[in-house]
Parts: sequence; C-alpha cells; structure tokens
Amino acid sequence: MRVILNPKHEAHAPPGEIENGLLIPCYECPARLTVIRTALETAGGHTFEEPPVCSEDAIATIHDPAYITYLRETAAEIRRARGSTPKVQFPTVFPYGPNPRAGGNRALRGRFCFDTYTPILGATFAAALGGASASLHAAELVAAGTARQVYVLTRPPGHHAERDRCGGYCYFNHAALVAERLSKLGRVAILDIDVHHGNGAQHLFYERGDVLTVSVHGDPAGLYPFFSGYADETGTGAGLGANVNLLLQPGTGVKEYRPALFAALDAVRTFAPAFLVLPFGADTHEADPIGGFKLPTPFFREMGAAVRELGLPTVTTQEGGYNLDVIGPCIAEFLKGFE
Ligand code: OKP
Ligand code: ZN
Repeated sequence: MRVILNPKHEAHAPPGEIENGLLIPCYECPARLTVIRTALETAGGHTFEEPPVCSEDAIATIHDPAYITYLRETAAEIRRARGSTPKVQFPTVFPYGPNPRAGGNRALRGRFCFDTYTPILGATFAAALGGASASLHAAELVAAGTARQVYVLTRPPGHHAERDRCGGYCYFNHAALVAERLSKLGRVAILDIDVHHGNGAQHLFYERGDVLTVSVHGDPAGLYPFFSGYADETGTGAGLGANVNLLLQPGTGVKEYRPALFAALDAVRTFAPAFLVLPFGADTHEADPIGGFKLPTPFFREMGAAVRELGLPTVTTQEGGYNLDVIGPCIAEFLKGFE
C-alpha cells in the first residue's frame, strides 16, 4: 500500500484532555502514529512518503477561512507566549442565547470548538496542515489514477471536525477534504468505520446528493459524539437519503458487526460511486480503552477484504484507535485484507 504520512504530527502532543472537569492523560498521543508505522514496516509491502504542503485555499474547500485563520493565529500566539502564559488553550464557554456572539479569544475558543477534548497548542496548526496536506496528496494520486488505493497515516484524526469547529481530537476533516476533491470527478461515498459517528462528513455533505455518507458506529445515546449519529438522520434537500447511520450497541462483537458492515457496503454499492473514502478507526477493537466494542484483531483482515470487494479507487484515512499494543496489528491486518 502507498502510505502518505503527516510529517508534522509529533509536536502536537496535548498535556491531557478534560473529562468531567478533570485533566486526564491524552488518548490521542504521538506514539499512535509511531506504532502504526512500525507495524506496517514489520508487515512489509508498504511504501511511505511525505506530501507537499497544501495551501489554505485548498483547505477552505471544506473549512471556513475564519476558522483556518483562528487556528493559525492562535497557535502562533501560543508559540510567542512567555512566562506563566499557558501553552495550551481549552474552551470554557460555548455559544448560548438567541443571538450568540464571539469577540475576543476566550469567546472564540468556544465558537470554534465543541468539546473539552480538543485543545490548541503551538504546534497544532502545523500538525493539522500536515494532515490536510497528506490527505489532499492522496486525493490527487487517486484522482490522477496514479494509485488505486492510498492510506493516509496521520494524527490528530479528522472525522469529527465540522466546517468551523474542531472537536473529538480533530481539527481538519481529512475524509471530507478528499471527498470534496474527488467529487469534481464523479460521485463519492464516504464509509466511516471508526467506532464513533463520523459527524463531520454528515454535517458537511448533509444537503448533497452526489456524496453519500455512511457511518457504522456505537449508539450515540451512550457514546461520543452524543448529539448526532442517529438512524433518522438521513439527509435533506438533494441529500435526502444520502446519509446512512448504522448503530450498534456496547459490547458489539463480530456477530453483530458483520451484518452492519454488509448493510453499509450494500448502501455504497446501491449508490454506485466512482470513488470511496474510508475513515478508518481501530477503536472498534476489543482492547480499545474507549470504544466498547469487542472485535478481535484477525477480524480486521476480513473487514479489509469486504471493503476490497467494492472494487473502488479508495483513500483510507486514519482516524481513532487508542490501544498502543493493538492498533498497529489491526491496521496491518486491515490493509492485508484490503490490498
Ligand atoms: C475521536 B475518534 C474518554 C472520552 C473521549 C472523545 C472521543 C473522541 C474520539 N474518556 N472522548 O473518533 O476516535
Ligand atoms: Zn473514534
């Protein structure tokens, strides 16, 4: 597999995430990328390359320019901070009231972010730009027909990011950037198999009939992102019927997961897209600390083989997966089945 790396991820290393008012250790850490890369090197048959840096205009195909500017300027401000000034910014107040306004940094932190898991550090903008660059480079390779399958090995992840808000460890939506680029050439399906709902792509393409969004995930009644991912969210306007959410319960094992995956693949087949974008998370694994599913490592090869049956030019983006001992083997198995 051709693997495109985010060369700038490492310095984005949050000091923690805020859960129920407490700062807890980060699940989303730089070692995630390292262990995946090592597992792929050990498995063999993969090539690794770094992308050229993309322009902010290319990111603005999906994200609000004011949000892009906010991330860039906030990161720069943090790098200039001296003395006791914090090196990390978390939101504390979110938009409220009939006519929400946002003036000044403390308001913008809540304006451009929807949770307390997704801080901005001095290195965050460069890391996010690196992920967007890797994704857009992968999209160009598939668009040109130079490659039929490309895997974007990046962190932080992207599938929760919306047009003008970061959240769920995500800043720029890699899968959406790829889908938007490929949609210039034909219909695109996004199939999200992270354990968490792909709310970003749902939100970004909700009114579009030319981009199908399908997500297989844990019931949001009990799992992040809580506010979206329900079965009755089916799209609107031209996009009516082009959003599919398949919900699974905590404790989901192979027996429950397999039919849901088949249903998702059937929805993609029926849509008959020219391209597939696959936000992939290894947080469906039985040993993941936050997912709650029970999929064993060997099943990931079967998942890859099932997706392969679609026979579509595909960009896979790395999303979640937080057990450092298993995410590497999961991805190696998945790509083995997929290639
Ligand atoms: C990002 B991706 C743990 C709370 C974690 C945030 C989850 C973000 C998941 N105590 N909440 O979809 O893997
Ligand atoms: Zn996830």
